Amino acid sequence: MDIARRNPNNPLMRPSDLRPCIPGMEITCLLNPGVFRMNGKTWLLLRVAERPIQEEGIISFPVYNENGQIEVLRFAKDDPQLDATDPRVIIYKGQYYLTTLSYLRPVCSDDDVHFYEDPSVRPIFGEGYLESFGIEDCRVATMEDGYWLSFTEVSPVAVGVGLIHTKDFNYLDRKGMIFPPHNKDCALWEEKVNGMWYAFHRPSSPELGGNYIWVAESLDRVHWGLHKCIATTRPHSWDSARVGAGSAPIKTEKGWLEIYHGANKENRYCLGALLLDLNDPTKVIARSEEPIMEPIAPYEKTGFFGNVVFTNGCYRKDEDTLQVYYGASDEVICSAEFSISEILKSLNV
Ligand code: MAN
Repeated sequence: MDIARRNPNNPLMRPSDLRPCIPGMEITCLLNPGVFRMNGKTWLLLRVAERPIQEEGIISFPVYNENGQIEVLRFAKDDPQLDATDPRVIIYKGQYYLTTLSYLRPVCSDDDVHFYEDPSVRPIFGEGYLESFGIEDCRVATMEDGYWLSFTEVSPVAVGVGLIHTKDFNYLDRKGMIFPPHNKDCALWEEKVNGMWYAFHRPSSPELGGNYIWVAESLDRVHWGLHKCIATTRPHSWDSARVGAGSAPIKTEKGWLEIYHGANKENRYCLGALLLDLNDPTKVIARSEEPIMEPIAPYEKTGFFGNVVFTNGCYRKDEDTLQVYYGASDEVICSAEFSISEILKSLNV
């Protein structure tokens, strides 16, 4: 059952609300923001996806070249070597590219609804070869020693997980790739459990295995091991094709509560919940049978890539309220509130 309380002002942000950062580009999509609190405000780290204004008969998109400069690649739409059936990716002569280049852009709000840019906090762009097709879907874990950003790094050789540590979003300590390909949807716990750091991640295995949620442990948040698979896809279900974690889990008296996304073969993305043991985060206590949120609002059903609700950011507004931000149809930014006790009730715990 859909128990999300959508904000009446949804969508809160659209591509036309911001100016492109890359000269000569347009903003095609705003997606899947990371969320954190800083200086009394709510901040979103938006994934902004840009590309050149498209010309008739041509597909063009930006990439970083080996000197770190933006270069535009162009292909004729009728080239028989080109496969552009998915609006998100291009396959040309067997090589994958993305149709847009993503970076992370901070916006802040005093009322959780109206967001604006603060020029003192700059966007974060991909850097180096492993981020040459951009960076995406950042989770922000807020800890005693600062903010830990885990995000997808995309390049011709990999989709993997990158990590940045920062205290102020001014100096960024780039730690490099912490989960090698193919991996995404990584979210760190915000505190240690029994002396260890924990993280969700989502490797993809083409043969045995699939797109499943895993949990790993670490002593320093950079080197991860002791991997365990905690949630697989479920045949004939809303989450039959892929599952992936959202943001840092929320500590409740019943366990660690995690909102995750699940999609079926038709790429319909919904949200569900997982409850994990407080003392052993690799132990699943409960999991949603049915989604707690589905793409049902018009802006969730149509857009750049329709039928998608996807979250990787929330914060606990009060004891029972989760303020969740999410990307709808891979195009606009929305928010919804959830009652934590209602989610727990839906899990029968
Ligand atoms: C998938 C989608 C896209 C994303 C790529 C690379 O195709 O999630 O939005 O750009 O993977 O991560």
